[in-house]
Amino acid sequence: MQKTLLALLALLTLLPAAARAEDGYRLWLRYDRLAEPSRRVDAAAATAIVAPGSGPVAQAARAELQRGLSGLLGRPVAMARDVDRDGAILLATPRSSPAIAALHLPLDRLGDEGYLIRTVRIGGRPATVIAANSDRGLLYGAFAFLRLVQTGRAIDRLDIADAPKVKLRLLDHWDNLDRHVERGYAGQSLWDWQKLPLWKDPRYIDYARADASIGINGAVVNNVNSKADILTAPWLEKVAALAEIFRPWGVRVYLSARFSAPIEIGGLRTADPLDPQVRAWWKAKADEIYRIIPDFGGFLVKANSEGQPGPQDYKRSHADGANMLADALAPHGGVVMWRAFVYSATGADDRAKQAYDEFKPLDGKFRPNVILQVKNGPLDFQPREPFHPLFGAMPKTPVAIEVEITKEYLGFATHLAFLGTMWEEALASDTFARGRGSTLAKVVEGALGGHNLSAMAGVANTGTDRNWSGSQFDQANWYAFGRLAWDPQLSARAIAEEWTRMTWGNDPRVVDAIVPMMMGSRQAVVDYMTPLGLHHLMGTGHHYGPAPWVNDQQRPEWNPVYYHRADANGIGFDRTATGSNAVAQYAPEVARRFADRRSVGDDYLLWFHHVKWDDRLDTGRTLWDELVARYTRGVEEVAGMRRTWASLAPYVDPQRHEEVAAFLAIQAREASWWRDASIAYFQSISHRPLPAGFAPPAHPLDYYEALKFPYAPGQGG
Ligand code: BDP
Repeated sequence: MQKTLLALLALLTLLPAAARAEDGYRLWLRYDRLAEPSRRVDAAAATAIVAPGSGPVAQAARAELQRGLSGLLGRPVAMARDVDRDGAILLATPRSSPAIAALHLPLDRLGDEGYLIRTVRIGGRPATVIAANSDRGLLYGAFAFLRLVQTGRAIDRLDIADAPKVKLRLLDHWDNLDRHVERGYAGQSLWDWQKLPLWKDPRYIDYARADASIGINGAVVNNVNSKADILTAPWLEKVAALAEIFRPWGVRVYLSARFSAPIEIGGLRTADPLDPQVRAWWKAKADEIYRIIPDFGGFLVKANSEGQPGPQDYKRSHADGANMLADALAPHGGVVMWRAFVYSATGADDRAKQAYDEFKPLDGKFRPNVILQVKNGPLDFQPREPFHPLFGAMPKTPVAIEVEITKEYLGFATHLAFLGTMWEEALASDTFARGRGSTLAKVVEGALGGHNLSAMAGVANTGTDRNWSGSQFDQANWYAFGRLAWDPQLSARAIAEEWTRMTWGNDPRVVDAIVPMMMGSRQAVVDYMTPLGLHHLMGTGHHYGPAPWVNDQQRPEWNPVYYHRADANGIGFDRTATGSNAVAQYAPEVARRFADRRSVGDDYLLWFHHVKWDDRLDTGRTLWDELVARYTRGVEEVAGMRRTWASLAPYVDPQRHEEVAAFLAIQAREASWWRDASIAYFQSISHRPLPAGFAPPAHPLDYYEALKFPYAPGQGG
């Protein structure tokens, strides 16, 4: 019995990777042997790897290159000491390799994270060099080279130079210390705090590898709604263990700092940022952190927002608070990521205006190591928002963009929504801050303001699920975030194609079906949830499903009715001069476009305008009819995705195919629910008949209003 079991186990380990369970664990780093038609790398290329670097990062790069190439080529690729045969790959810096130094490659402009990949001759032999100024550059170069091979690109005549356009490319984990992930839909937190620092789950390495493969170089490991405990010595020891594991992969650790920590764990009576004792406490805390984590990245802070403590509790400004922390970190080279996601507890003014009103006057008042972290839109990670006006308004301050990778407002883990298109749309928006072409991407890169610091942050969608992100397709959002943070001007389509090839294979039947499906997927969600510029109509608190009728919450802006403002005449939030005048926060060119019904466009129509039910849109339909048509279109788009996916069954492994198919079935059901509930509700206000040919909602309005979801996942608090 025992013997048979052992024999069976031995057999299992011999099986090729493709025959093993495909559960998505390997992400896009699957490295399965390339199928013949796309095998551009023949025996003459990649004959050996020469990688003289000895530091931990260089070793990680070398190991990855060997692992990847051996898998992709289906043969072991050996290490060699020198380029002693045709087709070797030399992975080195000018310092670690005289051969690289002798090539005099143009590495100057690549900084300490860029790389160069070039086909050359060394000692008369054809070779490929992956060169960089630093080991981290080698790491990114190794992953880039593997990506080329994995996506079926020819590698026999390469000349590529690339460097990140954004300096800090961070995942923000909204992970609590009890492993609950706020707005997480992929299981528990990856960080097993209880067992750290002694037990180091091997998964931490795979996490850091995945980050490195897409250029992510930092992780804020705890929730922005933070507990001060993380800053105490026993917890810092756990954080240090993570930092040590991430280090060879170029990923630095950051922490969300609770502003009132000096009171809660420091025994002080105040957290006033101008109080000398408080300042001394933070300075000592920073010194303590850097003693055990020498490359600690810095603090992320959510202050005076949604009940979190902050400098305003002491009548001090956000700048006072940020600068105090910045001063504590500065001697060590750390940064403060200060979030601009604030809205006051009392103000009756348009919530979408509040961050601008509060921060604009502070431009120029922050220390050089403070970055203002601004969500892509002025409200809160909705399926579609116009860009946040602060991006064009803080020329003297480095402004980071924060996007939400986890799909809090876009159907949790089960709805297929590729967010690359959403972020591309945001990054391509023109702020007109310095005339035409002042895109968000340029603001974020720091190019417009001439800033040294630049950052892009994404709220992570990782968790303990085997597939990491809650669904196979949500991995694409982690991937797209990293790629866009590296280069905010990359195209979403190119990213979707890369990811598809790496994750599902190079078969054109697969690629040609999946990429268009991904490209249209986010618009489908917009259509069946919040078409034509509607926003924040999700279920209260948990944000699961439609609840546009909610009107009983304490604060006005917690109620969906606050956002859609539907009445007998029409629907939409007037943010023009006749309403809240939020348009005035944008540059005049942008403000004019948004303020004019003829130029605002369908996407932001009801974001900026209150429109009469019977007004005609450019589609020729009345607003009411168009609304019904859009909701319906969203549902039909999901049906289309299901058909596409079903047709791929012969070309996709059964396990992942089945999971995606089941999730699409959930999405289809929930898309219909969104459509029907929304139409039932808005019809109770518009009193208009459904246009001909459109099915009525499956249930009466009170059915939808009665649905309750107290156990929906990912809730805050
Ligand atoms: C909201 C989330 C909440 C977060 C908040 C934030 O619902 O859980 O704490 O954003 O960004 O969208 O601070």
